[in-house]
Amino acid sequence: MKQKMLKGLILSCLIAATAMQAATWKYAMGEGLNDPQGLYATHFKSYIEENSKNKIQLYAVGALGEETDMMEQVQAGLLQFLGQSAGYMGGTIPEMDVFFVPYLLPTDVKELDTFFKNSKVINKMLPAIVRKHDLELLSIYPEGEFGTTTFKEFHSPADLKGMKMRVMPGSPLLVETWAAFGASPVPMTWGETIGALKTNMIDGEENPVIWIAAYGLDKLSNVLTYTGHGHFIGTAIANKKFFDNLSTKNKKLVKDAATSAQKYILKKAQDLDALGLGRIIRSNPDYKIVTLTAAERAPFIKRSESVQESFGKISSSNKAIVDQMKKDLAAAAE
Ligand code: 6CS
Repeated sequence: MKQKMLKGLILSCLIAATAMQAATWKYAMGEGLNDPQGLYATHFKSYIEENSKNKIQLYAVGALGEETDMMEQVQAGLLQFLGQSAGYMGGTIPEMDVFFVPYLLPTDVKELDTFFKNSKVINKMLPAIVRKHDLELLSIYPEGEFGTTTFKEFHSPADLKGMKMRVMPGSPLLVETWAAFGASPVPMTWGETIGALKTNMIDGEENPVIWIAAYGLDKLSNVLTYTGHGHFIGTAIANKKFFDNLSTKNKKLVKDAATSAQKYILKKAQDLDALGLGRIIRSNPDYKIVTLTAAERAPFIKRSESVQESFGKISSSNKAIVDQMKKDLAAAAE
């Protein structure tokens, strides 16, 4: 009898110990489950659940409010993980705006891929900076080259004069970029953008083509222009206190899940970019798609120099980031 009781006691302790180890973590994002951030999060969730007893609860955009609300929620520890568009982060973490220095990132996909895999800025410097904001940076990845959708064609800064160009609301650099390009930038959350296009409150916006196709932005414009000035950047971040308090085993699990999801999304985002463009061309054959020529890009590139300079002037940390970024990009170009 005693032996039976002992066995029962040991078994219940084991079950309790295992249950204590297993947790359910909340993961919100600024996109839907079929968009790049959702695909990254789903891959991350599968990795965690296949390699531990922990569970991930996913919240697609809108479930817990606008993308602008989520950063505070993850900093406060209400969420453990967040998929956040970098365009919503620069106001809180100025160094994160480096990705929006116009004409800094390459348009060549292979170079971009090599940069995101090996960059010291991405893998060392930004994680250290982000930790100062109660966050643990897990991944940064491109979601596709920016395509600019407008009602009227533009080929020069003069063509942009008076054009109200919507930009993501958390990036002072995006405002500066489109002002330097000659337009009138309008910071606005995604939730207001469709309505603003329908009521002509804005004349244009920029997004990767996978997003333009998914949310019908080609139907709310007459032309898509590739200026070559940059890429839409997605991130995965965790609450720092939550991450620091994880067991060594769970810390490694989270890092390995992020590495696996990053590898997956770097390739997947390239396929989605091609898919998005194909979908637009097929479903909207009369839609105009313009790629600015090198001669047409030249005045925009010239104007972007002042934006790059002002980014570096914000702080010595910003200067160090943009200087290292150029070294990392040169290494990726070799
Ligand atoms: O334009 C925006 O604000 C939205 N675009 C993308 C590609 N992801 C989420 C973001 O809120």
